[in-house]
Amino acid sequence: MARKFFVGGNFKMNGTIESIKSIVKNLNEAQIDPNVEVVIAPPALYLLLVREHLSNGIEVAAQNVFDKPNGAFTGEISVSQLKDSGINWTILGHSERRTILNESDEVVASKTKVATEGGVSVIWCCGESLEERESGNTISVIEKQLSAVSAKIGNWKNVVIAYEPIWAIGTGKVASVQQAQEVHAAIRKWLKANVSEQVSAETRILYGGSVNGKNCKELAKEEDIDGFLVGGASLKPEFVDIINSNL
Ligand code: G2H
Repeated sequence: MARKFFVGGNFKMNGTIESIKSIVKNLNEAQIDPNVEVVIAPPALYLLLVREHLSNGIEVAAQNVFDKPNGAFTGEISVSQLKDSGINWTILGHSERRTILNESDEVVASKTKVATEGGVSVIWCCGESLEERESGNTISVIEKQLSAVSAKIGNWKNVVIAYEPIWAIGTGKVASVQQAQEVHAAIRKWLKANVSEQVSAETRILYGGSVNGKNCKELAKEEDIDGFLVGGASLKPEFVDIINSNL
């Protein structure tokens, strides 16, 4: 089964009402390849604004969600609140949350379980640090992250995996096509051995880390790269070139 190309835009903690409205206007007016699924993730405060103004078949994602249904959890947002607001996607396990907000593999796995069971699809992120890559531990780090999430979730249908080497995030250092393809193939192999052949064949694996309008086309050609999770460049007009990189 062919995997539909997927491009996510992670705005991180960037934007204002004005700048986000302008990004949405550009996307609404853009010629977008109909064979690509596009999801953009503005800061939580702007989710409804984006939901209200966005057309062109583009979906909206949160950048995080909590794993409790409701209650005294100051500062958090629940899966049912996302659903109530028409937000059907969330990013989870981004390395900035893993490292700066101390989210462990288990916390990320628990959130992924609660989100998918509550009907919110997940862009689940994994990736190694520079130190882990240089010590030859890239694959084992990612397999550990995969094991934690796989132990919690029964259904991978609503999960898209984003491989984001931490050393390539926001640094301008993109992984080489070969480095990215190698890890993507290893993730697919792990899914086949540890989940199922079907999940391995059907799950989209995105690359993230300094993707831009110039490097996207080469990466998109690789067999196991099914799209991108884009940070900085998703705030710029070149995001449309990245969305259309598989044309
Ligand atoms: C990786 C990526 C988006 P950037 O974090 O998730 O950001 O493209 O800015 O490296």
